[in-house]
Amino acid sequence: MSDAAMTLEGWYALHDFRSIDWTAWKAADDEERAVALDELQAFMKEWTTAEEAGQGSSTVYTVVGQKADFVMFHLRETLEDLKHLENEFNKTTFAKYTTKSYSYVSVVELSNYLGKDGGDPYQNPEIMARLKPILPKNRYICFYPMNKKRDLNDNWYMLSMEERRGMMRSHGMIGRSYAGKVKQIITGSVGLDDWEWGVTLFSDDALQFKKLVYEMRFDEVSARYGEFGSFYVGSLLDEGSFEEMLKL
Ligand code: 76R
Repeated sequence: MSDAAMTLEGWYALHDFRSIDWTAWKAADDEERAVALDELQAFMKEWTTAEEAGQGSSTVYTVVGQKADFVMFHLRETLEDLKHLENEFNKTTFAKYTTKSYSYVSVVELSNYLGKDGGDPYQNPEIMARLKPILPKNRYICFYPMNKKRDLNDNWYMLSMEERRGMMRSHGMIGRSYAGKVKQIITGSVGLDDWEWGVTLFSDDALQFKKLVYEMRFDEVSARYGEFGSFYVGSLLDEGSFEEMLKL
């Protein structure tokens, strides 16, 4: 049996994708819409409270195309905290005007392929900042789930640690060449959701997602072993732009 990579885990993650029921939204009266917007704002304000208390981080982005209209991305200490957020949203008046499109449950993960040894990683502030990250405010987000292949000839999980480490090094080098342009959060979801990882990328230039993902496709670990789910891309919403989007 090959050695499993050691992983470090941080905050649990929920990507909660919703679509707007425009017919219902347009049919609502002004008062009902005002209540819905107020409750939405109050719900989003609680995210700031959690972030300031160091208990998590949340953000919301539009989703372009028909897969969804927006995605709320939450990081919290526990699965219960994530379920609570999901329920709190469902209880808002605004939720009546939305439908559920997709969701993804995972946990922020760092692997030991390239890590340095020494000390308790959970006491290392640099590592903790990556395991419990405050979500960036970049203009664009890109999310997709992925697997590493387990075919007869190409089985990632039967490679030796050395082979995997070599490929992850090459992967990390490409990634690092996008430093300052793309931020990534890798969340592990083996045993939690339908794919093995969630990849969440942030950038101020959406074209960088295409360039980075394309470049990685030629790198062995993606070319040979990567399997990908649906891609979701969109732009940052705040209270103001969310309201603007909903204005009739
Ligand atoms: O530098 C380091 O310490 C981390 C190196 C690194 C690891 C271990 C790294 C760097 N990644 C790692 C692990 Mn990644 N990553 C992806 C995708 O589209 C594709 O082809 C793949 C989707 C992208 C775009 C991306 C970007 N990475 C992983 C893992 C877990 C593997 C495992 O455990 O088997 C996955 C699934 C994965 C997928 N990667 C980087 C990036 C970028 C931009 C970097 C540089 C980040 C940085 O330096 O901060």
